[in-house]
Amino acid sequence: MNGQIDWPEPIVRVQSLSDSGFPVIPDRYVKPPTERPASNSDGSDVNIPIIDLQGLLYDDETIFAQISEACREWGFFQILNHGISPQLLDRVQEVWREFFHLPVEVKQSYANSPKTYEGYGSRLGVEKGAILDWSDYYFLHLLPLKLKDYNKWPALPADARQVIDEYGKEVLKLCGRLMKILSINLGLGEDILQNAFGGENIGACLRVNYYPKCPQPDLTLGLSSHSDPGGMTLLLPDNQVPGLQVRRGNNWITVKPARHAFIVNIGDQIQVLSNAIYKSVEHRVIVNATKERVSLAFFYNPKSDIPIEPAKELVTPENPPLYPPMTFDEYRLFIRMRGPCGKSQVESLKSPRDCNK
Ligand SMILES: O=C(O)CCC(=O)C(=O)O
Repeated sequence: MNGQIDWPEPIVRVQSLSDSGFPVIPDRYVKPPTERPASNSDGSDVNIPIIDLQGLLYDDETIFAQISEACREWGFFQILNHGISPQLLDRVQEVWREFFHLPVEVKQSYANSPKTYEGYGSRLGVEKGAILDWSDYYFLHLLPLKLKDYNKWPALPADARQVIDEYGKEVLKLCGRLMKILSINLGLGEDILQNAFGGENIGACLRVNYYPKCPQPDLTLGLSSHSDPGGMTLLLPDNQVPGLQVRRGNNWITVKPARHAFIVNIGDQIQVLSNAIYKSVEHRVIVNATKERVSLAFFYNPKSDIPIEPAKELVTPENPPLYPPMTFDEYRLFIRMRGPCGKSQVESLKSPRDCNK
């Protein structure tokens, strides 16, 4: 939550701009030249690591090592054979596609405000006059239960709430499994990371991104560069249309999604807890002139009011704590006010001298 109660300007649905068929995008969506998609996009075949979890049943060691390397070297990886049924993944994607194609009046009844961001939205951040991203979205809470409110979820299509609920429960279980693996890989007991997140009292929310077709995709972005403020993200990308780009040094790598895989990425809170052994990595989304794109980002977050700081087991005289304790509530105010801003927030926290006080 934050103090802002309304958007600084009237909201324009990006979908309505796209549907208007106008061949030029409004100036508000035109990015400065250095942020446009062509800048440093890597057109090669390089992809983020793809890890098959099937073998977890009989060969933990190899898979744990693959995940460890992916977390240290990339901050991003895809997982296959994760245990969630392909039918559920297809249906939840379809539910959201159907939702975004409902008449505008239906969607408007879920219009969100910057107070909680829940519902149907078209901008992140409340800076007046800001350059905006070419996307609409829907944001909802799954955990803690006191924030889960079906009335704030779409009632259409008819099975939406039931499918989103089932999907949420499955992804939650999968996140729990991954947290144990990350914890062990960091040399901690299997529950240490989860306990630092608040045990069972974690937060979980879903942002579904809708990127309409764009008449000038070279001038804008679907989502500006950012790292995820929370713990860990499981992204179900569009299985037809690539769009996610991950920063690798000075280049942007376009992720080639594997069918029915999830894309996992480390968020800022795990960077803090691991004392930067694992780092959150900047990513952004490019848009397309001929195809719309839908992606589901599931954010697995710490309990929002407990201090998050480097795990004491990872702090030594040689590796002093890089970050001061901060609750996730305090931390996420930044992105909620300023919108996506690369890695500026987590970097700004780094101050070993202050942390040692
Ligand atoms: O749409 C995507 O591929 C990425 C979405 C994303 O980064 C986000 O929702 O934070």
